[in-house]
Amino acid sequence: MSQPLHRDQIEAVVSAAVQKQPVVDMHTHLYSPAFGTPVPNAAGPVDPTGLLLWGLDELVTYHYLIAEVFRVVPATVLPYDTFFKMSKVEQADHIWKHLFVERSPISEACRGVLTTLHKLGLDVSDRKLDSARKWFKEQKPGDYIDKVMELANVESITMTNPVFDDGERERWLRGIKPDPRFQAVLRIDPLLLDWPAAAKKMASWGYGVSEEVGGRTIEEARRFLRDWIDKQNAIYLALSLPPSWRYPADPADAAARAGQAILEQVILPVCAERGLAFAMMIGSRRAANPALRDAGDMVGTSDVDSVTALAARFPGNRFFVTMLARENQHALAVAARKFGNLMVFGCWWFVNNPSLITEITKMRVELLGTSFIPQHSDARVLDQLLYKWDHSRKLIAGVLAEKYRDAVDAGWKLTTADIERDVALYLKGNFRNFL
Ligand code: FIX
Ligand code: ZN
Repeated sequence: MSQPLHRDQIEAVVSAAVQKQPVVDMHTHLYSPAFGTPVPNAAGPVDPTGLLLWGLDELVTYHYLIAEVFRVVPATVLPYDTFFKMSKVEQADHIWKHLFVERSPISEACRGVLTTLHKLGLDVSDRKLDSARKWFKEQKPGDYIDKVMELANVESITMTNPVFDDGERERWLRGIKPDPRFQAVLRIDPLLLDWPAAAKKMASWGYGVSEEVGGRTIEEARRFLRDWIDKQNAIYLALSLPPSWRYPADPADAAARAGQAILEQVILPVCAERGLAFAMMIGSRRAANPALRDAGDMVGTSDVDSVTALAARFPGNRFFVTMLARENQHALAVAARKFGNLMVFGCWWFVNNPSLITEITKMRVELLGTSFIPQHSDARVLDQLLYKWDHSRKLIAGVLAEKYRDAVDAGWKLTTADIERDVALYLKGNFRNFL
Protein backbone atom coordinates (compact mmCIF):
# COMPACT_ATOMS: atom_id res chain seq x y z
CA MET A 1 0.00 0.00 0.00
CA SER A 2 1.47 3.45 -0.82
CA GLN A 3 2.55 5.62 2.08
CA PRO A 4 -0.35 6.59 4.42
CA LEU A 5 -0.97 10.35 4.47
CA HIS A 6 -0.40 12.56 7.47
CA ARG A 7 -3.46 14.67 8.29
CA ASP A 8 -1.59 17.83 7.32
CA GLN A 9 -1.03 16.45 3.82
CA ILE A 10 -4.70 15.68 3.17
CA GLU A 11 -5.96 19.07 2.04
CA ALA A 12 -3.37 19.42 -0.73
CA VAL A 13 -3.82 15.82 -1.91
CA VAL A 14 -7.62 16.14 -2.03
CA SER A 15 -7.47 19.47 -3.82
CA ALA A 16 -5.08 18.07 -6.45
CA ALA A 17 -7.18 14.93 -6.92
CA VAL A 18 -10.39 16.93 -7.37
CA GLN A 19 -8.76 19.35 -9.82
CA LYS A 20 -7.17 16.48 -11.78
CA GLN A 21 -10.28 14.30 -12.06
CA PRO A 22 -12.14 14.88 -15.38
CA VAL A 23 -15.86 15.44 -14.75
CA VAL A 24 -18.79 13.82 -16.51
CA ASP A 25 -21.36 16.61 -16.23
CA MET A 26 -24.69 14.81 -15.90
CA HIS A 27 -27.08 17.72 -16.45
CA THR A 28 -26.60 20.82 -18.61
CA HIS A 29 -28.60 22.85 -21.12
CA LEU A 30 -25.65 22.93 -23.51
CA TYR A 31 -25.75 21.72 -27.09
CA SER A 32 -23.27 20.39 -29.62
CA PRO A 33 -22.49 22.60 -32.65
CA ALA A 34 -24.86 20.39 -34.68
CA PHE A 35 -27.72 22.33 -33.03
CA GLY A 36 -26.44 25.62 -34.46
CA THR A 37 -25.39 28.75 -32.62
CA PRO A 38 -26.84 32.26 -32.71
CA VAL A 39 -23.49 33.74 -31.62
CA PRO A 40 -21.70 35.62 -34.45
CA ASN A 41 -18.35 34.51 -35.86
CA ALA A 42 -19.14 30.92 -35.05
CA ALA A 43 -17.51 28.06 -36.92
CA GLY A 44 -20.14 27.41 -39.53
CA PRO A 45 -23.12 29.61 -40.41
CA VAL A 46 -24.65 31.77 -37.67
CA ASP A 47 -28.11 30.36 -36.99
CA PRO A 48 -30.36 32.86 -35.18
CA THR A 49 -32.42 30.03 -33.69
CA GLY A 50 -29.29 28.00 -32.87
CA LEU A 51 -29.21 26.35 -29.46
CA LEU A 52 -25.48 26.37 -28.63
CA LEU A 53 -24.99 29.48 -26.50
CA TRP A 54 -21.49 30.74 -25.78
CA GLY A 55 -19.55 33.99 -25.41
CA LEU A 56 -19.66 37.16 -23.40
CA ASP A 57 -23.14 38.53 -24.05
CA GLU A 58 -24.74 35.14 -23.39
CA LEU A 59 -22.74 34.86 -20.16
CA VAL A 60 -23.84 38.28 -18.92
CA THR A 61 -27.49 37.79 -19.90
CA TYR A 62 -27.80 34.39 -18.10
CA HIS A 63 -31.32 34.29 -16.68
CA TYR A 64 -29.95 34.30 -13.13
CA LEU A 65 -28.52 37.77 -13.85
CA ILE A 66 -31.69 38.99 -15.52
CA ALA A 67 -33.55 38.22 -12.29
CA GLU A 68 -30.90 40.07 -10.31
CA VAL A 69 -30.79 43.17 -12.50
CA PHE A 70 -34.57 43.61 -12.22
CA ARG A 71 -34.04 43.96 -8.47
CA VAL A 72 -31.77 46.93 -9.07
CA VAL A 73 -33.67 48.48 -11.99
CA PRO A 74 -37.25 47.38 -11.33
CA ALA A 75 -39.83 46.76 -14.02
CA THR A 76 -41.58 49.97 -12.99
CA VAL A 77 -38.49 51.79 -14.29
CA LEU A 78 -37.56 49.46 -17.15
CA PRO A 79 -40.54 47.35 -18.25
CA TYR A 80 -39.80 43.67 -18.82
CA ASP A 81 -40.83 43.83 -22.47
CA THR A 82 -38.59 46.82 -23.10
CA PHE A 83 -35.67 44.85 -21.69
CA PHE A 84 -36.43 41.73 -23.70
CA LYS A 85 -36.77 43.80 -26.87
CA MET A 86 -33.19 45.07 -26.39
CA SER A 87 -30.41 43.28 -28.26
CA LYS A 88 -28.28 40.80 -26.34
CA VAL A 89 -25.46 43.37 -26.35
CA GLU A 90 -27.76 46.07 -24.97
CA GLN A 91 -29.10 43.68 -22.33
CA ALA A 92 -25.54 42.71 -21.37
CA ASP A 93 -24.46 46.34 -21.17
CA HIS A 94 -27.47 47.09 -18.94
CA ILE A 95 -26.66 44.16 -16.61
CA TRP A 96 -22.93 44.96 -16.59
CA LYS A 97 -23.60 48.61 -15.71
CA HIS A 98 -25.98 47.92 -12.86
CA LEU A 99 -24.63 44.68 -11.34
CA PHE A 100 -20.90 44.96 -12.05
CA VAL A 101 -20.01 48.67 -12.35
CA GLU A 102 -22.47 50.57 -10.16
CA ARG A 103 -22.53 47.78 -7.57
CA SER A 104 -19.99 45.09 -6.71
CA PRO A 105 -20.44 41.77 -8.55
CA ILE A 106 -20.50 39.55 -5.48
CA SER A 107 -23.60 37.44 -6.06
CA GLU A 108 -22.76 33.85 -7.14
CA ALA A 109 -24.02 34.48 -10.68
CA CYS A 110 -22.01 37.73 -10.98
CA ARG A 111 -18.94 36.04 -9.51
CA GLY A 112 -19.41 33.28 -12.07
CA VAL A 113 -18.96 35.72 -14.94
CA LEU A 114 -15.78 37.07 -13.32
CA THR A 115 -14.35 33.58 -12.74
CA THR A 116 -15.12 32.58 -16.34
CA LEU A 117 -13.43 35.65 -17.83
CA HIS A 118 -10.51 35.30 -15.44
CA LYS A 119 -9.95 31.64 -16.35
CA LEU A 120 -9.98 32.63 -20.00
CA GLY A 121 -7.25 35.16 -19.24
CA LEU A 122 -9.47 38.14 -19.98
CA ASP A 123 -8.88 41.33 -18.01
CA VAL A 124 -11.96 43.39 -17.21
CA SER A 125 -10.26 45.55 -14.58
CA ASP A 126 -11.17 48.55 -16.76
CA ARG A 127 -14.75 47.50 -16.03
CA LYS A 128 -15.51 47.63 -19.74
CA LEU A 129 -16.63 44.75 -21.98
CA ASP A 130 -15.08 45.90 -25.24
CA SER A 131 -11.82 43.93 -25.09
CA ALA A 132 -13.55 40.79 -23.84
CA ARG A 133 -16.16 41.05 -26.59
CA LYS A 134 -13.42 41.39 -29.16
CA TRP A 135 -11.63 38.29 -27.84
CA PHE A 136 -14.77 36.18 -28.03
CA LYS A 137 -15.37 37.28 -31.61
CA GLU A 138 -12.07 35.60 -32.50
CA GLN A 139 -13.11 32.21 -31.06
CA LYS A 140 -14.69 29.41 -33.04
CA PRO A 141 -17.07 26.97 -31.22
CA GLY A 142 -15.48 23.86 -32.75
CA ASP A 143 -12.07 24.69 -31.25
CA TYR A 144 -13.55 26.75 -28.47
CA ILE A 145 -15.63 23.87 -27.12
CA ASP A 146 -12.52 21.71 -26.77
CA LYS A 147 -10.68 24.63 -25.19
CA VAL A 148 -13.42 25.22 -22.60
CA MET A 149 -13.83 21.50 -21.83
CA GLU A 150 -10.09 21.13 -21.38
CA LEU A 151 -9.83 24.23 -19.18
CA ALA A 152 -12.82 23.13 -17.11
CA ASN A 153 -11.58 19.52 -17.12
CA VAL A 154 -15.00 18.32 -18.25
CA GLU A 155 -14.78 15.02 -20.12
CA SER A 156 -18.40 14.72 -21.23
CA ILE A 157 -21.35 17.11 -21.46
CA THR A 158 -24.86 15.73 -20.92
CA MET A 159 -27.48 17.77 -22.79
CA THR A 160 -31.15 18.31 -21.96
CA ASN A 161 -33.23 17.58 -25.05
CA PRO A 162 -36.89 18.55 -24.62
CA VAL A 163 -38.76 16.61 -27.30
CA PHE A 164 -41.88 18.78 -26.88
CA ASP A 165 -39.88 21.89 -27.77
CA ASP A 166 -40.73 22.40 -31.45
CA GLY A 167 -37.47 24.12 -32.38
CA GLU A 168 -35.38 21.35 -30.92
CA ARG A 169 -37.60 18.52 -32.24
CA GLU A 170 -37.40 19.95 -35.75
CA ARG A 171 -33.61 19.84 -35.55
CA TRP A 172 -33.63 16.19 -34.49
CA LEU A 173 -36.02 15.37 -37.36
CA ARG A 174 -33.64 17.09 -39.81
CA GLY A 175 -30.84 14.91 -38.43
CA ILE A 176 -28.25 15.64 -35.76
CA LYS A 177 -24.68 14.48 -36.30
CA PRO A 178 -23.55 12.73 -33.10
CA ASP A 179 -20.74 14.48 -31.24
CA PRO A 180 -18.82 12.24 -28.83
CA ARG A 181 -18.38 15.15 -26.43
CA PHE A 182 -22.13 15.45 -25.92
CA GLN A 183 -24.70 12.89 -24.70
CA ALA A 184 -28.45 13.33 -25.12
CA VAL A 185 -31.18 13.10 -22.49
CA LEU A 186 -34.84 12.71 -23.43
CA ARG A 187 -36.62 15.47 -21.48
CA ILE A 188 -40.38 14.90 -21.28
CA ASP A 189 -41.97 17.30 -18.75
CA PRO A 190 -45.33 17.80 -20.62
CA LEU A 191 -45.87 14.02 -20.83
CA LEU A 192 -46.44 13.89 -17.11
CA LEU A 193 -47.41 17.46 -16.29
CA ASP A 194 -49.79 18.25 -19.12
CA TRP A 195 -50.92 14.98 -20.65
CA PRO A 196 -53.83 16.45 -22.68
CA ALA A 197 -51.50 18.92 -24.45
CA ALA A 198 -48.80 16.26 -24.89
CA ALA A 199 -51.34 13.77 -26.28
CA LYS A 200 -52.57 16.34 -28.80
CA LYS A 201 -49.03 16.98 -30.05
CA MET A 202 -48.19 13.27 -30.15
CA ALA A 203 -51.37 12.52 -32.10
CA SER A 204 -50.36 15.18 -34.65
CA TRP A 205 -47.02 13.41 -34.91
CA GLY A 206 -48.76 10.17 -35.86
CA TYR A 207 -49.03 8.38 -32.51
CA GLY A 208 -52.43 6.84 -31.84
CA VAL A 209 -52.89 8.43 -28.43
CA SER A 210 -55.94 10.09 -26.92
CA GLU A 211 -56.53 12.01 -23.70
CA GLU A 212 -58.03 8.88 -22.15
CA VAL A 213 -55.04 6.90 -20.84
CA GLY A 214 -56.12 3.42 -21.93
CA GLY A 215 -54.75 0.37 -23.80
CA ARG A 216 -53.82 1.71 -27.24
CA THR A 217 -52.79 5.10 -25.89
CA ILE A 218 -50.39 3.39 -23.48
CA GLU A 219 -48.88 1.26 -26.27
CA GLU A 220 -48.54 4.25 -28.61
CA ALA A 221 -47.07 6.48 -25.91
CA ARG A 222 -44.51 3.76 -25.18
CA ARG A 223 -43.72 3.64 -28.92
CA PHE A 224 -43.21 7.41 -28.87
CA LEU A 225 -40.66 7.12 -26.06
CA ARG A 226 -38.85 4.22 -27.73
CA ASP A 227 -38.68 6.17 -31.02
CA TRP A 228 -37.14 9.22 -29.33
CA ILE A 229 -34.80 7.25 -27.09
CA ASP A 230 -33.45 5.69 -30.28
CA LYS A 231 -33.40 8.94 -32.27
CA GLN A 232 -31.50 10.78 -29.55
CA ASN A 233 -29.54 7.76 -28.34
CA ALA A 234 -30.66 9.12 -24.97
CA ILE A 235 -28.65 7.97 -21.94
CA TYR A 236 -31.50 8.62 -19.49
CA LEU A 237 -34.98 10.16 -19.40
CA ALA A 238 -35.70 13.28 -17.33
CA LEU A 239 -38.33 15.71 -16.24
CA SER A 240 -38.79 18.41 -13.64
CA LEU A 241 -41.72 18.40 -11.22
CA PRO A 242 -43.43 21.18 -9.26
CA PRO A 243 -43.33 21.21 -5.44
CA SER A 244 -46.98 20.11 -5.51
CA TRP A 245 -46.19 16.78 -7.24
CA ARG A 246 -47.35 13.81 -5.22
CA TYR A 247 -47.09 10.06 -5.66
CA PRO A 248 -49.56 8.53 -5.53
CA ALA A 249 -51.57 11.42 -6.96
CA ASP A 250 -54.56 12.94 -5.25
CA PRO A 251 -57.47 10.78 -6.52
CA ALA A 252 -59.60 13.91 -6.84
CA ASP A 253 -57.13 15.52 -9.26
CA ALA A 254 -57.83 14.13 -12.76
CA ALA A 255 -54.74 15.75 -14.33
CA ALA A 256 -52.48 14.37 -11.60
CA ARG A 257 -54.09 10.94 -11.97
CA ALA A 258 -53.39 11.01 -15.72
CA GLY A 259 -49.79 11.93 -14.98
CA GLN A 260 -49.51 9.05 -12.55
CA ALA A 261 -50.89 6.63 -15.12
CA ILE A 262 -48.36 7.86 -17.69
CA LEU A 263 -45.56 7.51 -15.14
CA GLU A 264 -46.59 3.99 -14.03
CA GLN A 265 -47.71 2.57 -17.38
CA VAL A 266 -45.57 4.37 -19.94
CA ILE A 267 -42.43 6.09 -18.66
CA LEU A 268 -41.18 3.64 -16.04
CA PRO A 269 -41.95 0.45 -18.02
CA VAL A 270 -40.05 1.80 -21.03
CA CYS A 271 -37.14 2.90 -18.84
CA ALA A 272 -37.04 -0.57 -17.25
CA GLU A 273 -37.34 -2.31 -20.64
CA ARG A 274 -34.47 -0.21 -22.04
CA GLY A 275 -32.44 -0.31 -18.80
CA LEU A 276 -32.50 3.49 -18.57
CA ALA A 277 -32.54 5.57 -15.41
CA PHE A 278 -35.23 8.19 -14.88
CA ALA A 279 -34.24 11.63 -13.52
CA MET A 280 -36.70 13.67 -11.49
CA MET A 281 -35.80 17.28 -10.67
CA ILE A 282 -38.37 18.29 -8.09
CA GLY A 283 -39.38 21.64 -6.66
CA SER A 284 -39.57 24.22 -9.42
CA ARG A 285 -42.80 26.16 -9.53
CA ARG A 286 -42.72 27.46 -13.09
CA ALA A 287 -43.53 31.05 -14.05
CA ALA A 288 -44.09 32.52 -10.60
CA ASN A 289 -43.34 35.74 -12.46
CA PRO A 290 -44.06 34.91 -16.12
CA ALA A 291 -42.79 38.31 -17.32
CA LEU A 292 -39.27 37.26 -16.30
CA ARG A 293 -39.47 34.28 -18.71
CA ASP A 294 -36.71 31.70 -17.86
CA ALA A 295 -35.83 33.83 -14.83
CA GLY A 296 -39.36 33.71 -13.45
CA ASP A 297 -39.40 30.25 -11.83
CA MET A 298 -39.75 29.86 -8.07
CA VAL A 299 -38.67 27.23 -5.54
CA GLY A 300 -41.10 25.32 -3.35
CA THR A 301 -40.78 22.66 -0.65
CA SER A 302 -41.53 19.26 -2.16
CA ASP A 303 -42.64 15.90 -0.78
CA VAL A 304 -39.86 13.35 -0.22
CA ASP A 305 -42.39 10.67 0.75
CA SER A 306 -43.57 10.72 -2.88
CA VAL A 307 -40.03 9.89 -3.97
CA THR A 308 -39.68 7.01 -1.51
CA ALA A 309 -43.15 5.70 -2.46
CA LEU A 310 -42.10 5.64 -6.13
CA ALA A 311 -38.71 4.03 -5.42
CA ALA A 312 -40.43 1.38 -3.31
CA ARG A 313 -43.16 0.73 -5.89
CA PHE A 314 -40.68 0.41 -8.77
CA PRO A 315 -37.67 -1.49 -7.39
CA GLY A 316 -36.67 -2.48 -10.95
CA ASN A 317 -36.27 1.17 -12.00
CA ARG A 318 -33.36 3.47 -11.22
CA PHE A 319 -34.02 7.08 -10.24
CA PHE A 320 -31.75 10.11 -10.30
CA VAL A 321 -33.31 12.66 -7.97
CA THR A 322 -32.44 16.22 -7.08
CA MET A 323 -34.61 18.68 -5.18
CA LEU A 324 -34.68 22.43 -5.38
CA ALA A 325 -35.50 23.39 -1.79
CA ARG A 326 -32.80 23.49 0.88
CA GLU A 327 -35.43 22.16 3.30
CA ASN A 328 -35.76 18.90 1.34
CA GLN A 329 -32.08 17.99 1.19
CA HIS A 330 -31.78 16.13 4.50
CA ALA A 331 -34.85 13.93 4.01
CA LEU A 332 -33.80 13.21 0.40
CA ALA A 333 -30.38 12.03 1.60
CA VAL A 334 -32.07 9.81 4.20
CA ALA A 335 -34.41 8.47 1.48
CA ALA A 336 -31.34 7.45 -0.54
CA ARG A 337 -30.17 5.43 2.48
CA LYS A 338 -33.37 3.42 2.21
CA PHE A 339 -33.37 2.78 -1.54
CA GLY A 340 -30.34 1.70 -3.57
CA ASN A 341 -32.30 2.50 -6.75
CA LEU A 342 -32.27 6.16 -5.74
CA MET A 343 -29.21 8.24 -6.71
CA VAL A 344 -29.15 11.73 -5.24
CA PHE A 345 -27.42 14.28 -7.43
CA GLY A 346 -26.33 17.89 -7.63
CA CYS A 347 -26.91 21.13 -5.82
CA TRP A 348 -29.53 22.39 -8.22
CA TRP A 349 -30.15 26.04 -9.25
CA PHE A 350 -31.14 27.94 -6.08
CA VAL A 351 -29.00 25.67 -3.86
CA ASN A 352 -26.04 25.91 -6.25
CA ASN A 353 -24.39 28.52 -4.04
CA PRO A 354 -21.21 28.11 -1.96
CA SER A 355 -22.88 28.25 1.45
CA LEU A 356 -25.45 25.60 0.48
CA ILE A 357 -23.16 23.40 -1.63
CA THR A 358 -20.90 23.09 1.42
CA GLU A 359 -23.79 22.40 3.79
CA ILE A 360 -25.49 19.89 1.52
CA THR A 361 -22.31 18.07 0.47
CA LYS A 362 -21.16 17.72 4.09
CA MET A 363 -24.53 16.28 5.06
CA ARG A 364 -24.52 13.90 2.09
CA VAL A 365 -21.01 12.59 2.85
CA GLU A 366 -22.07 12.06 6.48
CA LEU A 367 -25.21 10.17 5.43
CA LEU A 368 -24.22 8.57 2.10
CA GLY A 369 -20.42 8.33 2.15
CA THR A 370 -19.21 8.07 -1.44
CA SER A 371 -22.54 6.90 -2.91
CA PHE A 372 -23.98 10.10 -4.39
CA ILE A 373 -23.25 12.59 -7.18
CA PRO A 374 -22.26 15.90 -5.58
CA GLN A 375 -22.75 18.20 -8.52
CA HIS A 376 -23.89 18.94 -12.03
CA SER A 377 -23.40 22.32 -13.71
CA ASP A 378 -26.82 23.07 -15.22
CA ALA A 379 -24.78 25.28 -17.56
CA ARG A 380 -26.80 27.07 -20.24
CA VAL A 381 -23.84 28.90 -21.77
CA LEU A 382 -20.82 26.82 -22.76
CA ASP A 383 -18.27 29.02 -21.00
CA GLN A 384 -20.14 28.63 -17.68
CA LEU A 385 -18.52 25.22 -17.31
CA LEU A 386 -15.40 27.16 -16.34
CA TYR A 387 -16.93 28.77 -13.27
CA LYS A 388 -19.49 26.22 -12.24
CA TRP A 389 -16.94 23.47 -11.94
CA ASP A 390 -14.18 25.71 -10.56
CA HIS A 391 -16.39 26.89 -7.73
CA SER A 392 -17.84 23.46 -6.96
CA ARG A 393 -14.55 21.53 -7.12
CA LYS A 394 -13.07 23.79 -4.45
CA LEU A 395 -16.10 23.38 -2.17
CA ILE A 396 -16.29 19.60 -2.66
CA ALA A 397 -12.56 19.32 -1.98
CA GLY A 398 -12.95 21.32 1.22
CA VAL A 399 -15.66 19.00 2.52
CA LEU A 400 -13.78 15.83 1.56
CA ALA A 401 -10.55 17.01 3.18
CA GLU A 402 -12.37 17.53 6.47
CA LYS A 403 -14.01 14.10 6.30
CA TYR A 404 -10.72 12.36 5.44
CA ARG A 405 -8.99 14.11 8.34
CA ASP A 406 -11.71 12.82 10.65
CA ALA A 407 -11.07 9.26 9.41
CA VAL A 408 -7.30 9.63 9.86
CA ASP A 409 -7.82 11.09 13.34
CA ALA A 410 -9.77 7.91 14.10
CA GLY A 411 -6.75 5.83 13.11
CA TRP A 412 -7.54 5.05 9.45
CA LYS A 413 -4.48 4.72 7.17
CA LEU A 414 -5.41 6.78 4.09
CA THR A 415 -3.46 6.92 0.82
CA THR A 416 -3.47 9.22 -2.17
CA ALA A 417 -4.80 6.33 -4.26
CA ASP A 418 -7.77 5.98 -1.91
CA ILE A 419 -8.63 9.66 -2.37
CA GLU A 420 -8.23 9.56 -6.15
CA ARG A 421 -10.44 6.45 -6.33
CA ASP A 422 -13.21 8.12 -4.30
CA VAL A 423 -13.00 11.42 -6.20
CA ALA A 424 -13.34 9.54 -9.49
CA LEU A 425 -16.58 8.06 -8.15
CA TYR A 426 -17.95 11.44 -7.09
CA LEU A 427 -17.14 13.25 -10.35
CA LYS A 428 -17.69 10.48 -12.89
CA GLY A 429 -18.04 6.89 -11.71
CA ASN A 430 -21.22 7.15 -9.65
CA PHE A 431 -23.04 8.68 -12.62
CA ARG A 432 -21.64 6.34 -15.26
CA ASN A 433 -22.13 3.22 -13.06
CA PHE A 434 -25.73 4.16 -12.20
CA LEU A 435 -26.59 4.63 -15.89
O1 FIX B 1 -35.57 22.18 -15.12
C1 FIX B 1 -34.36 22.42 -15.30
O2 FIX B 1 -33.59 21.69 -15.98
C2 FIX B 1 -33.77 23.68 -14.68
O3 FIX B 1 -32.40 23.46 -14.42
C3 FIX B 1 -33.94 24.87 -15.63
O4 FIX B 1 -35.31 24.98 -15.95
C4 FIX B 1 -33.46 26.17 -14.98
O5 FIX B 1 -33.86 27.28 -15.77
C5 FIX B 1 -31.98 26.23 -14.87
O6 FIX B 1 -31.29 26.25 -15.86
C6 FIX B 1 -31.42 26.25 -13.57
O7 FIX B 1 -30.20 26.26 -13.37
ZN1 ZN C 1 -31.53 22.23 -15.74
